[in-house]
Amino acid sequence: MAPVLRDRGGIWLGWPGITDEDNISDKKLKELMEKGIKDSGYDLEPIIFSHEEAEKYYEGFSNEIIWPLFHDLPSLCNFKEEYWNIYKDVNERFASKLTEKAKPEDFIWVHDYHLINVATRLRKRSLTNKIGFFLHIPFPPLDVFLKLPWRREILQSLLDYDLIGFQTQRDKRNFLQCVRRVLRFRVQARGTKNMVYIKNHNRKVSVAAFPISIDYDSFAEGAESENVAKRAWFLHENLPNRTLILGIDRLDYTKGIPFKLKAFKRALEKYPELHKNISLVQILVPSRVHIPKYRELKENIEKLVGEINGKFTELGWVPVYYIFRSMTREELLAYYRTSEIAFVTPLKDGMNLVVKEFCASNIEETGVVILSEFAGAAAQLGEDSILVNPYDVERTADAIYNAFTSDYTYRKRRMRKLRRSIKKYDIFWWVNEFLEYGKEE
Ligand code: GDG
Repeated sequence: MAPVLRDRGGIWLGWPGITDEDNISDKKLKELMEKGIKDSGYDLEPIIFSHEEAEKYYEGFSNEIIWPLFHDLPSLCNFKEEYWNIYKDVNERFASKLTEKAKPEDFIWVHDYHLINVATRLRKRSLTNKIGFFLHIPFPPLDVFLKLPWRREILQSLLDYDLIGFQTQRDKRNFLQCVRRVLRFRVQARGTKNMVYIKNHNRKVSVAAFPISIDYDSFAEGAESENVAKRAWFLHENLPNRTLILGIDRLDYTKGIPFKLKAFKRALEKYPELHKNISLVQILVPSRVHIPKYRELKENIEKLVGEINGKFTELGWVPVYYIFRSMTREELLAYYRTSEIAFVTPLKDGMNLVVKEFCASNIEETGVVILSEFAGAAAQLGEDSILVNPYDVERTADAIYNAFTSDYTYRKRRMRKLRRSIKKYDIFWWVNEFLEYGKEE
C-alpha cells in the first residue's frame, strides 16, 4: 500500500507489530509508538496492542481462526469464544481512533480479515463517511464457511460496508452464496459483469472483485539497475550452467512448501537429465515463528531439504539452496531477475504477489512460471503459465521438467503476455478501480 498512499496522501492507521509491554530500543519505532510519524506523503497512526490483544486478537482470532478457515483448512482452526470477544474489542479501538481522525469527506478504506467488524462499530457511532473493505485473502466456499461459529456476525459485519472488494470472482461468488444461504438476503446483479448489489435494510452494499497488483514500473526499473544487475551476475557466476528455479514464500502452511519440495524431489527421481542442470532456490521468509504450527512446518521443510540434498548432491552441484531469512529489496530483485523459472504453488492464496513481481523483474523476458491453480493470480495469469494442482506431486514434477525443457520462442511469447497484463493492471489501476466504485452512489 505504500506507493499508493505516497501517491494520494492520507492517514494509515495500523498495528506496528509491537505491544505496550515490549522494550523498544529502535528510535524510529519509539517515535511511531508515541506520536505517529509523517512519511513522505502520508501519516502513520499507530494502534498499540497489549500483550493479551496480540495473543488473542492477532494470533488468536485472526490467525488461528479466520486465516486457516478462509484458506479451506478448518481442521487447523482453534475456535474460542474469548478470541471472538477480544476481536470485537480491538475492532472497536480502531473505530474509535478512526472517528477521532476522519474528516467528513474522507473515504475510509479498511483492509483485511483482522478488521472485518470495524464498519459495524463506525455505524454505531453514526459516522456518515463512505466505508470500503478489501479482503486480501480468499473467501471460502459455503460448506467451509458454515463451520465458523460466528458466521452470521461476520457476514453482517461485512454488510455494514458500502463497498466490499474481493481478489477474484471466485471469492465474490463464495461470499454471495454465503449471504444468500446464511442471511437469506437478496442479491441483485447490475448491468456490469463485476458489480453486484445487496440490499441491507435501507442501505445498498456493492460487491466486486478487484485483483490486487504491484507497482510494476518500480520492479521493472529496479531489476534494470546497475546494483541489481551486478548481484544477478554474481549469482549466476557462482551457479554456472544451471537453470535456477525460484520459490519465495512466507513461512506459512498455505504456501504448500512441503508439496513443492516433494515435487522437486520427484522430478529429480524421474528425470535424471535435470541432475547438475537445475537448482531450486527456496527462500523462506520468517513469519509467525512463535506459533507452534509454524515452527513444526519449518522443521518439516528443513527435513525435506536435508533429504533431497542428502540423496542427490554431487561434487559441484547442490539441488536445493534453502535460505531462511528476509531479503532486502535489491537481493530479492536479483533473484527474480536471474532465475529462469518461478515456482509458485500455494495450496490456496488470495492473489500471490511474488509471481507478479517475478514477471515484472524478468526484463530479458525468458522466464517461465509454474503456478498453482489455487492462487488468485491464476485467474489473470493462468493462460500463460504452467498451471498445476499443488497436491498432485507427480504432475507438478512433470511441470518442472516441461518448464526446464521449454524452448526460447515459447518462453518469450508467454512472458511478454504476462508482463503486458501485469503492467496494464498494476497497483495504481487497482486503487483507481476501487475508489471509482467507492465514489458511486
Ligand atoms: C497476502 C495474501 C495477497 C516477501 N519476502 C520478502 C519480501 N516479500 C514480499 C514479496 C511480496 C510480499 O512480501 C508477499 O506477498 P504475497 O502476495 O506473496 O503473500 P502474503 O504475504 O501472504 O499476502 C496474498 C497479498 O496479501 C496482497 O493482497 O496476494 O494472497 O495472502 O510483495 O515481495 N520483501 C522483501 N524481503 C523479503 O524477504 N523486501
